[in-house]
Amino acid sequence: MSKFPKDFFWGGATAANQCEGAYNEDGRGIIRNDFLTAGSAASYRCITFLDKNGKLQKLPFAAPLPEGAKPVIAEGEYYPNHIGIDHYHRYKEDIKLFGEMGFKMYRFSMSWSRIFPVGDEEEPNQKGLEFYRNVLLECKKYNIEPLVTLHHFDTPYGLEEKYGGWTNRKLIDFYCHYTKTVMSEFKDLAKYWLTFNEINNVIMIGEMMPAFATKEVMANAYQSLHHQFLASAKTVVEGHKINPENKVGCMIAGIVSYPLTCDPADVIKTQQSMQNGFWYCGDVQCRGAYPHYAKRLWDKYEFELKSEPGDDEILEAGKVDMFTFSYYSTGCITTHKEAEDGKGNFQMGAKNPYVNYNEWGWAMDPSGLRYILNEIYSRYQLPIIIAENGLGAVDELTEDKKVHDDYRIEYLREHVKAMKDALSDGINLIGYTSWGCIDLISAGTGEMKKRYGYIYVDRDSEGNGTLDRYKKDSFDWYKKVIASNGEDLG
Ligand code: BGP
Repeated sequence: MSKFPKDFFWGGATAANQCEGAYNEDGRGIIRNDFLTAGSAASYRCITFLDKNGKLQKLPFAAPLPEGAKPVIAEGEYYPNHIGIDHYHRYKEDIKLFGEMGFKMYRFSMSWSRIFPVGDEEEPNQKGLEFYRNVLLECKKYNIEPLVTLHHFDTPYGLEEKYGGWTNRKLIDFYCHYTKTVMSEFKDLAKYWLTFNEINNVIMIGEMMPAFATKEVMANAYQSLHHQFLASAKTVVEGHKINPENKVGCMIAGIVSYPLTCDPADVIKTQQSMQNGFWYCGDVQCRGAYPHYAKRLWDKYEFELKSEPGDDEILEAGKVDMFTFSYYSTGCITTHKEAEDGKGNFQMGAKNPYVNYNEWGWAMDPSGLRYILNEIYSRYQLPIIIAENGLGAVDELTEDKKVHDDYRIEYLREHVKAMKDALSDGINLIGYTSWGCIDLISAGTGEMKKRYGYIYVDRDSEGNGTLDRYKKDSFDWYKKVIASNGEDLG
């Protein structure tokens, strides 16, 4: 069996809006997630807003808001991202713990609205730059290579209010101004960058919540994506100018599906679902052009892409340097009615009888990781980083402040083994930053109890707790894995 390459980037990942907190400190501007309440496995997170008559209302986060609605932070509601895990004030302690585990890479996101609070300013907010400089310097102290996500579900809300968000082409320039600013500012401190976290989620939301997937919603999604593709491509080009050593990657949610049966209709349906959910974004960002099946996807919603002369050249010039993606679970697709529903990270479809499911109904399927790594590599031949992977689970802090998370170790161990298998298959995997290396707010449900970390944070889903940090058993396990470069899996 192959070994991990000598300079393999072992590490962990977080996102600003889920861990920093300090949502209104030091000039940070508001983002849509700041208006989101907490949900659960059974109930959606909601956005709170005043309707056109000034009445306070709530709707599931992905629902289009009615005309005249104005998102607000309502008194008496709990908004988990406002405090997050208070990483904004505790980043030194947190990065020190990452250093103690031996991290080679730390993936975190910069919050656009800390740098440009409304999003369309000329001059950056110095306080925001100062914070990320400090974070980067802290990484340097422990020889941790930063992997910076430039956008992780956090477009400044000002850009939605003033310009209508990503359906407006103007956002490309605002985004590029922001990315150029931070890439130039930190050119001596970071060289690995990701342009948009899970860029495909905007089209997945249509499939996840079909009730909201009207023609208009999906048309907006495809058009917004076009603008994000262009913004990403321009950032790749600019990133290479700023520092030729820069490596800029895409970040795509690993939507991996199997046909539930060998019925050819299931196979075709699965192929089409993978094209829509996964390959569509990868093909544009890695190959620099829309794939042959794009028109078929658009036709379903009678959508016609609005593009301008020169767009094709931009996409072609801004191909990414690496394929970066998240992987949690797999799903099954079928045309047969009787199948039972399965869930996952944007994963739809039928339940797979051959894999186990976590408490949130996500399939745990390490072999799926080996499978998709091979598929990705044979399609693009680019270096690959697994930017997210992990097990969301309920942990118990014992009286003596320990967390015995053997279930998490088991999940991670099997995925590390699958990575090794894929290395034996010959793929070029260069890094693994597991998700939520320190417990943080769940993006999907807003809960705190859905924990992924090696480090336990004392905070519950209602916002109680000291925010103190404790090492879980998986902390020591991962430390050994890293020290042995993936040989000692305990
Ligand atoms: C991905 C996001 C992350 C993260 C993760 C786990 O979609 O990029 O931000 O949160 O999924 O999902 P959840 O937090 O819903 O468990």
